[in-house]
Amino acid sequence: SASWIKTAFAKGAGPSMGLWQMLPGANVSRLLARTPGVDWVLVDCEHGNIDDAAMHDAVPAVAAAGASPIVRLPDIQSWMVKRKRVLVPLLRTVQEAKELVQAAKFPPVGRRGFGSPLAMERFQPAPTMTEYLQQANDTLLTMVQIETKEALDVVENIAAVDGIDVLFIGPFDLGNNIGHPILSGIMKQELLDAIARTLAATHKAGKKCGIFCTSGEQAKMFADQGFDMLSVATDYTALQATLAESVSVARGI
Ligand code: 3PY
Repeated sequence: SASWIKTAFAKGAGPSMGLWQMLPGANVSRLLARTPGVDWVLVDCEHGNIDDAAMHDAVPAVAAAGASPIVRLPDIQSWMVKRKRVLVPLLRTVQEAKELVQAAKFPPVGRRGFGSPLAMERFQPAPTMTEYLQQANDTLLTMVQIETKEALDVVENIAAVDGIDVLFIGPFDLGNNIGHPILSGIMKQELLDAIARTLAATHKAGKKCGIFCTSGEQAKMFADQGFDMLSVATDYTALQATLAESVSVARGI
């Protein structure tokens, strides 16, 4: 599978598909990452039951299973950004997007501090410090969520910020924040228009656009519309759906 998303994007591979991890545990990570056709697993430290230690178990488990780990941070805080491939929720302003790039990238591009030697030692032959910083800056994926009214209003400018690679739509929060919540799974036209505006602005800036989906059908529909990155399901919802289905079959209801 095209596990390293940025390389896959550069090669013009088709849309990148992933799963969302909300439950802690390296085995959950492996299960999700080994699902055939999965390119990435997002480890959700915003709404998932995943603390810092659980995140440190999940990320290497995803990588070892051959998928790309992405961490959704709990908040836009530069001290939380010291991870590879981050998705930042609830972005509001162009300034926040610029600050995120500064926090995510090593010098000379940004001001991220060098921490654990473990990441660097992963590469063989070992790179020099300068090579490592450059490689990390080149391969790091920096993603922001478009899910506030403030961000939607300036989405063209956010898309244009250097170093932001992906604009990822959170349709539930976006719907809530523009006054058109998703009810019973139905997206109102105003929300669909906001989604279309974000997709167009992102592509005009030469960036990639992603969206959170709640089913395979929906992910396919958005992929067919030209989205580059789709989350297909979460561990939570998949487990819930399967359990409910099995119990209802057993009960004959
Ligand atoms: C949203 O749809 O608001 C999300 O961020 C998905 O978790």
